[in-house]
Amino acid sequence: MSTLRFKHAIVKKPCKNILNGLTSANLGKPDYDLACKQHQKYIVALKSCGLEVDILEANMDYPDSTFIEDIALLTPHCAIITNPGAPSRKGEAKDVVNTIEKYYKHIEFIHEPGTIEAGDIMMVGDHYYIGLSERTNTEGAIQMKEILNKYNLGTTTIKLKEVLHLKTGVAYLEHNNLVATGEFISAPSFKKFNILEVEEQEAYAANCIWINDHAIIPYDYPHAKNIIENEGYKIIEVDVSEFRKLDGGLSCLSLRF
Ligand code: CIR
Repeated sequence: MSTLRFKHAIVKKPCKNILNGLTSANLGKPDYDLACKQHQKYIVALKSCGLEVDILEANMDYPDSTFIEDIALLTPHCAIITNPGAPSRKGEAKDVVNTIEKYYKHIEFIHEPGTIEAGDIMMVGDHYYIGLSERTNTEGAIQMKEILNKYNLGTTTIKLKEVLHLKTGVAYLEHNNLVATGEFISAPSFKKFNILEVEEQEAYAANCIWINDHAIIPYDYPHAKNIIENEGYKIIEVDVSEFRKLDGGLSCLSLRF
């Protein structure tokens, strides 16, 4: 058993405008009704891991706002509101800050010219890996490091080559186990971890989430499922096909703390 326990999650319902979300996936437009059904099942999965879930209403002004993970980093000591690198996503946080204030006394902000999306940040105990990507710039990473250091939290930055966000290709499942695919399998920064290697055809399943000794993984990735199950995790599969069409995965759909 890990000593870490999450108690809460915050999610935001998909809006009809999700059809106009940012994407490079080439998988067609998402089906809005199906996306809503999948989102509801995702919430059920979070609850079944013991989380209380705040469910925020949809906002048509922000097509990608259901990918709420990107707009804040919630640590055990402080919350940091990010500044997304994607222009259409700046401003998404204003719907979420009130909810974060219910749980956090210390709330910090990333400012221009720094940009950062928290899909680029992976927590490993009191250390945070920050991916430098098209969305997260060096200035954003420096601001994040300075804030985290104030709370005695460490950082390592990693330059991304292929993927949108760091956690598109890696997931920390506690117990020193790191699910990884592509450019991260042999990344020097991750050498100390037990790498659970996800093959290219199932790369999407590298975006999975650990919650209180469960692993929530996307539906229908049998090879990845097998590897993770063999490490002793309780597996929950959730179909997020409609979010995949917008380059989004399981982690992107919630803030967990
Ligand atoms: C975007 O491009 O911003 C969204 N369509 C997908 C965001 C996915 N978020 C994540 O990986 N943390």
